[in-house]
Amino acid sequence: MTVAWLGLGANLGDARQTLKDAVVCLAQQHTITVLAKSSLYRTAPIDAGGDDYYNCVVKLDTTLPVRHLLALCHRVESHFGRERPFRNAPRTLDLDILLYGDHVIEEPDLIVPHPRLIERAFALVPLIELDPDLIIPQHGRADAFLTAVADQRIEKVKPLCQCLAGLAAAEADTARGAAPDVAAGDSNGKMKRGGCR
Ligand code: A4P
Ligand code: MG
Repeated sequence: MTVAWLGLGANLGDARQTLKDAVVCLAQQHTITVLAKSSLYRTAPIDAGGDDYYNCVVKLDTTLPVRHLLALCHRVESHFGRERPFRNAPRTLDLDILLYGDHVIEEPDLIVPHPRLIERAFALVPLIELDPDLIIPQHGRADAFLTAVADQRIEKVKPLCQCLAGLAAAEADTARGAAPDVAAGDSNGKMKRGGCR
């Protein structure tokens, strides 16, 4: 088994939902165990045009050799409608292998650690959220590169599902002796509107 880290990005279609669905798709592979998923981030396009991106990172345990993992990434991208009209074109889904154990691979069609990882807040910030002490082979501590990307806009997206927020609000109300806020959720934390997605 190897611990691998994948970066997910999208800025075409329902990008937010695609990232969630892609994580489910990865988790359903019998060769992969998803160990952790970062928050979802909204990010400014870097070296690219189009709308803002949504990005996240997943940490996996996998029995797949790295080339099979790359092939799987390409299959999942295709499943979600990825097209490649030109370099850095807007995309429904991009899956990059950021790290694969402590392997260092430099081949024409596969470079690990991902060659632009240390230059990009949209990869570094979610990685460091999952592992604040992460070491990038050949580069050292991931957090050492944060200052250099501080000008890249990145913001954490609040989860669409407000159930837990509703529950927290109800518990706070109960603690204050106040009536629960029906807009946020009832006394059992159930949503009055919207719902899980
Ligand atoms: N490839 C080589 N190494 C890897 C690796 N570690 N993981 C090859 C995945 N693929 C790797 O990838 C092109 C080729 O890279 C593949 O055939 C594979 O064999 P691609 O997915 O077709 O194209 P790409 O992702 O556009 O290329 P690239 O060069 O990886 O682009 P980047 O650097 O990933 O940039 N801004 C924001 N805010 N958020 C983003 O997610 N993404 C990009 C793409 C630009 N700006 C962005 C974002
Ligand atoms: Mg890619």
